[in-house]
Amino acid sequence: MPRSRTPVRPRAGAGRIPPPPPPSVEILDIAFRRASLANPHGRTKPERDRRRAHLKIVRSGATVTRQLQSILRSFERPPLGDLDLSLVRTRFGEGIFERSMQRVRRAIERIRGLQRESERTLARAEGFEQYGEEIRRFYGRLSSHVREVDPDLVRLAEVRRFLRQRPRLDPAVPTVAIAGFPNVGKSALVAALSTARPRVADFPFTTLAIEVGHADLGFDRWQILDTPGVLGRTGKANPAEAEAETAVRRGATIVLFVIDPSGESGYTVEEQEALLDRWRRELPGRPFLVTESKADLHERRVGGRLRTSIRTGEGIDALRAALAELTPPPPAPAPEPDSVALSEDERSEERMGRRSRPRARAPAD
Ligand SMILES: Nc1nc2c(ncn2[C@@H]2O[C@H](COP(=O)(O)OP(=O)(O)OP(=O)(O)O)[C@@H](O)[C@H]2O)c(=O)[nH]1
Ligand SMILES: [Mg+2]
Repeated sequence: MPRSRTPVRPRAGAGRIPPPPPPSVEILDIAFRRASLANPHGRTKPERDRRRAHLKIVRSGATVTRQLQSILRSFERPPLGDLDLSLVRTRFGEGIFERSMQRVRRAIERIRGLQRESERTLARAEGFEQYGEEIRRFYGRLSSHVREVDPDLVRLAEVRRFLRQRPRLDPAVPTVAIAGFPNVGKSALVAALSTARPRVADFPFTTLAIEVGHADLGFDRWQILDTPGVLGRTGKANPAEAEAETAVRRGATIVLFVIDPSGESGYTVEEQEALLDRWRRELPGRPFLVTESKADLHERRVGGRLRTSIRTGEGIDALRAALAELTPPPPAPAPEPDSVALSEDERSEERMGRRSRPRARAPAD
């Protein structure tokens, strides 16, 4: 018989996780630790003292700027794509991410300036006392510059975490965003069409963030994007709805709009049609394909619309074929070296027959 466990009563205050220390604590810790290891050579003690002071300033300053730069670089190389930036703006607010990046950039500049100034002061300083004083002054101001950007470093860490939980879309691959009201069978369709295995459940807002799968449709590889449900209430979107709206607007080559006429989802056909109408109005020129889902549960047929069921498989092949037909034309080829734009001077040289045209490189064997 399995032994019953005695419930352990938590101690007062236990289980409450203390807030993590601000990012500046770790950054400065590393910098000061590196600086304290400075072990300069020199023939005399005063020479060694001056060099040690100099090394402390240079090392701590450089370690801090390197750490801040690597945070910036993680967003800059490669730069965030259009969809990622839009998702970040939707989740964190317009300009918030950009402002934090800018403040960290400015902090790096200030720290570099401070370091140059301290090095100059140190060159004029004499004796152990004055060196120590300059190091303390530098450490103090360095710390306050880093502490000042603590809220920005926290925000950038949140943005990174948010983006890590989002799929990376390849902008060169066409994307079908599967969208519509909650609980209408979007994720079930994503699973039927692609490699993704999103959670499917009979309650609204099962999907809370976008997810991507891949599918071979005809000769082409597609990204199939699962999106959270949208209720279409203007000005009242929750974060999941706002994310879906952004994905449809900024990430979709084609929108596959799913309407559930069975009543199972809990939403009326009229409210679903109203969302479809709004998106069509707001996204002119964007191809929309509409499927009526859960065809095993209803007999409704609307001319020009697909009917699909993941229970019986009805309409799934027809849906694949319809998507394959909507394949957008391949991206325009890169300009041949011959057609590279010439400057006015180059053009006149060309007219006078003086400029040899760049030749296309012979293909490698
Ligand atoms: N009978 C029937 N049920 C379906 C069909 N497709 C999906 N369902 C069911 O409908 C419910 C919702 O399916 P999901 O795929 O999670 O719906 P969703 O639109 O992704 O929902 P959210 O992520 O909450 O927006 C689940 O219980 C599915 O099993 C279908 O073709 N026929
Ligand atoms: Mg879903």
